Amino acid sequence: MKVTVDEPRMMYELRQLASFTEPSTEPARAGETAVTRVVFTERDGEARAWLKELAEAAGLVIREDAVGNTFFRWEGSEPALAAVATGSHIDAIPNAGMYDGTVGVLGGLEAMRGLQAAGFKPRRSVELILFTSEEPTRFGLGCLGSRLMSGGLSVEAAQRLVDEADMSLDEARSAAGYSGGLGEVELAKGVYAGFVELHIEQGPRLEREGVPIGVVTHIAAPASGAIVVEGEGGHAGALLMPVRHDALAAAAEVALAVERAALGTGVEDTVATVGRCEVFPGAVNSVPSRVRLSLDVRDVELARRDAVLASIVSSCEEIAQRRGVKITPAMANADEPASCAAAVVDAVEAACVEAGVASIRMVSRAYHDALFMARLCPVGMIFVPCRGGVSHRPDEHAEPGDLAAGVRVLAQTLATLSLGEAL
Ligand code: HGY
Ligand code: MN
Ligand code: MN
Repeated sequence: MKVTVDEPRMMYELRQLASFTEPSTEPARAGETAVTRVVFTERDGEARAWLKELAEAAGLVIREDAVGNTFFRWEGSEPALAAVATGSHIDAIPNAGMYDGTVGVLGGLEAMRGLQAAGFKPRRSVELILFTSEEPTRFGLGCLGSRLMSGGLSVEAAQRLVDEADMSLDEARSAAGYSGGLGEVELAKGVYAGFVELHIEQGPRLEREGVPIGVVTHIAAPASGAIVVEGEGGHAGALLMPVRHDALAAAAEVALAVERAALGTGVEDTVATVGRCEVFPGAVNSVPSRVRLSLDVRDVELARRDAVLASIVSSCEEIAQRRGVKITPAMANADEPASCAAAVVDAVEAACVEAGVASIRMVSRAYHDALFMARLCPVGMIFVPCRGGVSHRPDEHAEPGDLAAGVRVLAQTLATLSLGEAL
């Protein structure tokens, strides 16, 4: 089916969405768009309201759940059948770019509008899902909305989540206007017949190989948490070196041990990052007594990822013993990787042929809401190139033509799944 993508409208809407951001703390640079949009903030609320207006104009029926996951539905001729869905997130980490997540939301909307314009009549309803809090920024756990939706997070665990101002998830979501019990968020298997997420690759492969579409086969398994190092503080002048138990010096060894553990597998799929370091008391002339490091470890292979976690823990024990400090690793999540369903992968590849675009199969090193939707239904992902593989930075960039190709492939895939039997 020939689906026309309104590229100028899509690019305008991506720029509009990017305008709902906190002011940047960094100097603006030409050609860069810095976006910070944290879940349940005013900017997030404004962006959601704006998006709902676009969806209403497209005749979609809107439902919001208790945590703000928002469903934009195009009713099919057989509404009792399991729907097919697409979607992603609009929350953005501090000083991010304007394409991560938003391409899957606005690209999904564009795919649905393109199908409408082409006269397509869905059999299975088609839903665009805006997932709440895919980024871990505020509550320290990624994919909050899709975890709750797929039973990957208990209500009790969700109610223990607090932000840095000690505001609970419940308080934040009700302040943002979402009510109802978190227990109502979980959906039954079979509610969806399939889910396909469009996303920028957030890696260099497609651009490097000059291929416009990535057909994702596996999504890496994220594990994240914190490592707290407790030493002894003291006066930077009076406390002599031989008797120090400097928490930051110990934490520096931990950060290097994290890097060493990932490199040690000798496999490029293994990655580990210490992205945050909070030092207490944080005074120039005071020996740090406590440091909190964040930890993010991923791999497409679960056993290898868990072996890296174990190696990090044993390095912490050795450093703690040698330096006379206390080191406590505490994991927030250690998720399984997900495989995309063969039937969805095939549907995406067939859509690429129909759209006349080349594609390669690949893994996703970033996690996505598709990782948790895979617990509810067969999933697939469509990647489009991003310049230099850069993401989570204001110079994140995707070419309009590549985005349009991704939307065409998504539209064709949704049409195929909507008319198809259960996968
Ligand atoms: O961290 C990730 O993989 C995603 O961008 N939240
Ligand atoms: Mn991201
Ligand atoms: Mn993302």
